[in-house]
Amino acid sequence: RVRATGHSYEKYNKWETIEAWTQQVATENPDLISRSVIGTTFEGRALYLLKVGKAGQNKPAIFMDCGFHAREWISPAFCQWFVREAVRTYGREIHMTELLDKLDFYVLPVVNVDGYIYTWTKNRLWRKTRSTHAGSSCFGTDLNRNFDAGWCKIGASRNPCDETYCGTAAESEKETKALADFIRNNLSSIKAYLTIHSYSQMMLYPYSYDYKLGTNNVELNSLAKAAVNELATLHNTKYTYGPGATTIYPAAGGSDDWAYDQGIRYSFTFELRDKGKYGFLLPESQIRATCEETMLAIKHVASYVLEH
Ligand code: ING
Ligand code: ZN
Repeated sequence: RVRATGHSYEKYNKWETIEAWTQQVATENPDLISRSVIGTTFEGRALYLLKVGKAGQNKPAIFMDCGFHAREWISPAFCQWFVREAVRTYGREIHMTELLDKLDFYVLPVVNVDGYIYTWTKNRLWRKTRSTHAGSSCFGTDLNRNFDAGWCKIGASRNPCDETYCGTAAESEKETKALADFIRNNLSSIKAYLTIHSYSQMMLYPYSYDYKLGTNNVELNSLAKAAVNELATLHNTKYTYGPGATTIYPAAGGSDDWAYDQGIRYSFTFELRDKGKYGFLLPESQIRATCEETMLAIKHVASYVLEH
């Protein structure tokens, strides 16, 4: 059982604790987890990736990231919960055992590490990274506006002082580049891309950078519907679902649209609890229920991907 110093799955953990946890969970579960570093952040911190699954030849994979936006603390909490459930239930529960025997999950627990630390030390509601910009005293780029998917065309800003600053070019940020390079280098195995945000209780699929729809949008709609129905069975938490542009708002440069245009046909953005009562300040008392219900949706998508 994992017990990194001060770590708890039902608390929000600071970065140093999450970092130590990535090491410990990998060391204690060598048959299921391996840790790698896929790059570094603007401020020079490691971007850790956990590969979760039983060793096997030519396995398909699902990529899942958390912590794009610094203040969405429930997101990294979910990635940690997912990894814990994987190691806790493998060999005990048939569904998870089958998933990990046949699939690998690549889990990136915190993408925007610098921003996450900033929310713990200086400004709890910070969203962007902490990169600097020539000719501006403002900090940070919105990583979910920095991907090469209709980059900065709509729902994004060219002003570095804005919350949705798209950067100087697509993939201008080290975090974006590291994530995109990893996916490009593993495109043959990655069948699904899942990115975890908060809040508003939505399951979004492409596109957000345009009002167009993906070629398998009917399939994505029915998969989203089934996943949110599954999620609701636990605590009756209601999710809406649909293409990003019309379900939440039009926004270019998002990672789900980019992954989809790379050929990953199952690409979703999850917006976890709540719908605004606490918003980004979701109490720790809701971590368990939120993560448990989200597990049902993620496992549903994973099973579907395995069959298709
Ligand atoms: N929401 C997302 C955001 O980056 C989104 C919504 C999803 C935009 C997919 C673009 C593509 O604004 C939050 N809460 O961050
Ligand atoms: Zn977000």
